[in-house]
Amino acid sequence: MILRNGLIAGAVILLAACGSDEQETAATAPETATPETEEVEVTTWGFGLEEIEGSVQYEYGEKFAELINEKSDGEIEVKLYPYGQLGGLTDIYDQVQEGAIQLAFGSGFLGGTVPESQLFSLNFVLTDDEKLNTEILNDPAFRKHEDLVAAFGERNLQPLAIVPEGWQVWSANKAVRTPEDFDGMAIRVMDNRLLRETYSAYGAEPTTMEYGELFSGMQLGQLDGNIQPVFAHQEMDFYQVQDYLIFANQAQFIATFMGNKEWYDGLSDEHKDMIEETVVELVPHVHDVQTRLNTERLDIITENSDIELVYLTPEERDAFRELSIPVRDTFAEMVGERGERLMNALIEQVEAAQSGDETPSEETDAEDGMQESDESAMDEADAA
Ligand code: 6CS
Repeated sequence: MILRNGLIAGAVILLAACGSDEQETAATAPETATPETEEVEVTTWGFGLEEIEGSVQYEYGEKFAELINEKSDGEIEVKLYPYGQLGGLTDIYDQVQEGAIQLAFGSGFLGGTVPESQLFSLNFVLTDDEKLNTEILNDPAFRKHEDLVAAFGERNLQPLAIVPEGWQVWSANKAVRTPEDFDGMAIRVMDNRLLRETYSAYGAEPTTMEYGELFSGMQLGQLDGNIQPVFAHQEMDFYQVQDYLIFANQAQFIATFMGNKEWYDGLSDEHKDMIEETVVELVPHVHDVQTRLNTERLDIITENSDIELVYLTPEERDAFRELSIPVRDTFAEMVGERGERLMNALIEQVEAAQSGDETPSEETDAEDGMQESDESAMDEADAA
């Protein structure tokens, strides 16, 4: 693991080799030739990741690159920049906004750039079924909602897909089962006000820190707790400096896959369609990827440490749920009418799916690994 000592390895690198817009994206020299000597001009799309190799975002990026390359007959190459190569998290967002890279992921830290994106940090809004959530968020009714597109568009960004990466799991040096257990705990949250409000409501002391600094923050005792999907607790070695992993299923980690808007607007219809087709194909794929990575990494964690796993019961979860509800009003106050409409649209979609109006993943639940493990986790909690 390369970043645990907190330094953002290799600051901002030169991105001049990336294509910038459709008219002259052949930034690299022709690289291949057909036997008839017809040259194919290769265009490069730079894609900034908030995570390192081996992560959910990296696997998504790899598959996206492969599919785009195939669909464009080799004309487009997607170059991935894993976390650390472009600087810190906000450097990634700055670079996609400025067009130095064409594509990027943005999650919790993006709240400073697109305040409405803090919607994805709200607790207890989605269903308990991760696959269904991935489908709801990527249903065109939400993914292409005019308020979502406008919120990103105002910041020169184009939302392309919403990517849930697994449950946000708390880590700490004590078992947390009630809000009282959070009392005075310095828990790291990504830099957005909504998360600070949420964890203050739970009784904790939210503290913001860059992703690459968390390992040393916990090792040095500046932080008592952390919130990550399981795969990240493992791949960033965070679990090695914490005693408990606590599963409250209060929220999933959700990233938005986005493009630079000016660049996106300048793409041909053919390339826009190619992106659309690809992100739709990747909806079930990323669910499989995240459930596989999170399941495998939990096994690695338990094999390599004495960390204790705590699964909250439905009653224990309810205490946190209750405290999270007023934070929805804070979200509405913070982001205004457009954000509130968007939140309500999401809540309506969730309610419709739960009431059975639209339950696209019902028939696939049986083959859904994480769903099964979610259920067994909750059975375990009920039995406790
Ligand atoms: O906690 C964070 O800051 C980071 N965690 C993950 C799993 N992905 C990117 C994000 O920035």
